[in-house]
Parts: sequence; structure tokens; C-alpha cells
Amino acid sequence: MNTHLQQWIEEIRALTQPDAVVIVNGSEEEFQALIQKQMKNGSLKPLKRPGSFLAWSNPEDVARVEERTFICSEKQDDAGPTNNWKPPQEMKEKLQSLFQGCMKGRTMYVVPYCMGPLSSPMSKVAVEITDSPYVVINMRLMTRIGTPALKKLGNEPFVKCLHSVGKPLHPGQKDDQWPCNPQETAIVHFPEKHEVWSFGSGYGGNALLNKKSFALRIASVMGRDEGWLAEHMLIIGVTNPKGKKKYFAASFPSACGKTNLAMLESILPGWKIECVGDDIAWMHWGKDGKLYAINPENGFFGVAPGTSIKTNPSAMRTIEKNTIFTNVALTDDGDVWWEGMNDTPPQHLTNWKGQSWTPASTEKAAHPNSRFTVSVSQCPTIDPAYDSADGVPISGIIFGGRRSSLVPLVRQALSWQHGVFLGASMTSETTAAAKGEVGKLRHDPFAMLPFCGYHMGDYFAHWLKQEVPGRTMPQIFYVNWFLKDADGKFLWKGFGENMRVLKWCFERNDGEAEAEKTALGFMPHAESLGADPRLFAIDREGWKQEAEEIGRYFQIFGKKLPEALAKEQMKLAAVL
Ligand code: SAT
Ligand code: MN
Repeated sequence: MNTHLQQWIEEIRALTQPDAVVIVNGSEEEFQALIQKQMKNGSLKPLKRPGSFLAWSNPEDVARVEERTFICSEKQDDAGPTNNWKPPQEMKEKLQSLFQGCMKGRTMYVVPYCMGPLSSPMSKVAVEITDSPYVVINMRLMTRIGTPALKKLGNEPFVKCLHSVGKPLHPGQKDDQWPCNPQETAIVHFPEKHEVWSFGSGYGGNALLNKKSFALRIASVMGRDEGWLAEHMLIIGVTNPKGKKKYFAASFPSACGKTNLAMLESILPGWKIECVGDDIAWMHWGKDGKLYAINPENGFFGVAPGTSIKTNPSAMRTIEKNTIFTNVALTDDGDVWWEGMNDTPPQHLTNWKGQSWTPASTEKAAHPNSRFTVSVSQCPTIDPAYDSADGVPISGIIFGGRRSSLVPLVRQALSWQHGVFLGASMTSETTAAAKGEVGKLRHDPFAMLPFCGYHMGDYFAHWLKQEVPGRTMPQIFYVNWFLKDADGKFLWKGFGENMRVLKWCFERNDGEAEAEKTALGFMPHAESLGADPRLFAIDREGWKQEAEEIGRYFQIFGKKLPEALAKEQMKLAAVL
């Protein structure tokens, strides 16, 4: 075994004092045994769907906790104004005491995993040590775990991810259905050391450290240092009726429809969308000057509510079997249900808190951030190249947020620099993916606000630096599916209809689609997309205020705000 790993296991075993240590090999038998173990203690309930299970979390552990997430870089300035920072030494000491004996009565699982295709030079191997068997089975669906990852690693150093639910068991003590320790939760990143320490939560990105912690926070730092991009982006292949194919990457904040767009079923005859990934893209420049993306993940951790045969048929087919559901409702015949799955809810359910539920209940049956975990291999529209070592060439990058007013349906950036400005000035209404108020407008640059592992001003500069002679820069677009009219009704149907917008982006990329140059970028004519003209209205007063607000926001980056972005902000303010 890898000598660094051997050493690390010994160190963590001594610190956390588990009853047993298991090196996870990733086999089917091991997976089944872990499921049996969790069914026995009630953590997992078997479902009618073949190979599928339901977990209900502690109601205090249901989403990412941003105020308890830290970037502990050596210098505070490297974490920047958008991250929580503590001196690494002080934080390490605190963590040492939190982790002291924290795995007593539990098994410590050592999970080697590879982010990205095993054969790809862009992929990276990491190891997560966790005392949560729920984390292990989720990781088996989400990443490439076990022996193949260890083999790829050889004797190289690796990213160390340490996780504990923070709930040691005394001899004879009965375990909780969802052990966690919300009072002491902390998700801590040491970017220089390529280390993550997560304590107290078992949910999603707090605990599956491969995802936001490694593939975004730590990987964004690696990308800065090594000249590539780790982004909160889905990746899709779009094929036109002539059989021409282009790939797009698209970045939206959590729970703004990335999974739906990634699995879109075209409503336009002859057009086809295929999915490479629904959440994260690692992008490197090829020798041919094109930008190539891989999906570092191997599964989906999708938001359940709102997913239906109408909104996302491909996802519904993906989750017909071999799926772990978390915090959805249970039907009386052992299936799952969530708000938005169909028009008429069942007459009786057990809600995500394990309580009896009827349509008359005032509480939601499924938690708004309830999820499904499933392997990409079950997605009927998975792209043939999703596991390709070379990745896929990106023709366009799409940014977007959830804005009920002001921001038009789609526009194209005037240049790379303007596109970076659009990414930097992204704003979106908050969702249930993170703890806190829902529907509150906030800045979320590049949908990376909670996920950038270093100073956001440096991150903007890193994006600007990508434009060098000899490279084919992807075109940049900005979309907003969420505009509402005065009565609060959506102006755009979204979902399958979004194909019309993608078609325009595709044809812009071919230099074919028409567009008008406006103060906000190139815009299509509403009629050509079959869209309500209000989706393209430019409210100059509103935009003046928006430009001012962007200017105010940019000030938080101080000297690290790139000149080019300050200029773009002034250009926007001047043109309105
Ligand atoms: O919980 S996760 O961070 O994995 C999901 C999300 O917020 O996008
Ligand atoms: Mn996400």
C-alpha cells in the first residue's frame, strides 16, 4: 500500500480510536454488506424500487452549512473576503481536540477514490477517511472508489479528506438513526496542505468530501497553481439535426436546475442533449488550443423536489433502481414521493421526519433539499464520452442565476473579458441547498461563492488570464430561466423549452444565429426563440441600479479586483 496512506491511517487511528479499520475496496459484496449493516440499525429503509434505499437525516443536519465552512490558508488574504478564515494552527488544534476519540465504538472506513476517468491524466486520486457507512455507499455511487483508485495512485501523495459524524459510541450505547453533532459541525479546508477535515455532519457536501470540498475548494486552488479550472458546472453535449455536436459547460448556483439542464430532453425535433456531468467540471487546455472538460464525478447527487416525468424524464428513469434517497417521503407501499413529482400527492405518506402525513398537512412531505444519489451509468442520456480520458471540447460556457426580474432570458458576452465580468457579477436568489433564508438575492460569482478555495479576486484574475493567443476561447452566455411577470407567474416555461435557448447558443457558435448588440451583450429577437418579448426587455433604470450594486460589491475585493473587471463595470454603468 501507498506509504503516505499507511502512515496517515495510523495517525488517524491513534487520534480517533475507532473499534475497527476497513480499507474499502469498492466491491459489490462490500457494498451489500454496508447496506445490510445500515438496514439492521434502521439507518436505511429498503424501497420497492430494486436496489434502492431511503435515509432520513437528523432534522438539524439537512444541507451545507456555509457559516461553518472554513478556508484555513496560511495567510488570511489568500482566503479572501468571501470565505470564513481562521489561522490554520489554531484551527488544527481545535480539530485535534474534536477528533480525539471521536470514532470510539465505530468503524473507520478508508475510502480511496479517483475524481475523473481512471484513464485520464486530468483525474486526481484522494482518500476519505470516514466513520459513516452512509458516506461510503454514497461515494461508491458518486465516485470511482476502491482498489482501482489505489492502483492509479501508486506511491504518490494524495488529497487527504477526514470526516467524522462526531458522535462516539460508548459500549452498549444504541446508535442514532442518523448520528451527527450539529453544535460542533465544522468543515475545514487547508488549501496549501491539500487537506480537508470535516466534523459533525453526515449530509451531502458536508460529508461527501469528494464533491464540493475536494473537487471544488481544493481543486480550484490546484487549478490556480497548475493553470486549469475547477468549476461548479454541468457539462452537456448538444447535437443538431445535421449531426453536428458541440459541448457546453454551464454554471448555476446549487438547486437552480443544473441536473434538469444536464438531462434535458429536447422539444425541438432532431436536436439531442447528452449528459457528461451535472455539477462539476475540471477543464484543461489541450495542445490544439481548445478547452477540454471532464466530469470528476461518477454519479448524481440531485435535488428530488420538482423532479418529475414532465420536468426531467431522464432523471426519473435514472432513479428507477439502485438509488439512495435522502430526506424524501415514504409512500405506504414502500416507494418514494416528493413535492412536484406529480400533481396529486398520495392520500397518505410518512414524511421525511418519519411522521404521518396527508395532503392536509401544513409541512412539506419531503425536505426541500432532499436528494437522490445514483450512478451516472443509469442515465439513459449519458454522453458516450463521459468516461473519456481526453474529456470533451467546450464550445460555450453558460452562466445563470435565479432572478425573478431584470435579467433577460439569454444574452451572449461581447468578449472573454465581458464574459468574465458576467460570471463575476452573477447574483441569485438563495435556495434550500444551504442552511439559511431561501429566496434572498445574493452575489454568487461563477456560482462559486461557497466553493472557491482562495481569494475570489485572484480567481477572477485566473479566469481573465485564460485568454492567450493561440487558444480558441469558448463563447460565454448568460441565461435566466426564472423571470416572473407582475402576478408572480413564470414568463418562461423552462425545462424542455430551454432547448430553444441552447439552439441559439449553438448557432451563435457557428456564426449562424442572428443577434442584436445591446448594452447587456448580444441578444436574440424574442420571436426567433418563440419567447415573450418581456423576456428580453431592458429596464434601464433597474440596470443602472444593478451596475451600481455590482460596483459596490466589487469593492470588497479591494486591490485584488482586476482592472479589467472594474473597467467592464464602468462600461456597463456608462452605457445605460
Ligand atoms: O450538498 S451539496 O453541496 O453536495 C449539493 C449542493 O449544494 O450543490
Ligand atoms: Mn452543486
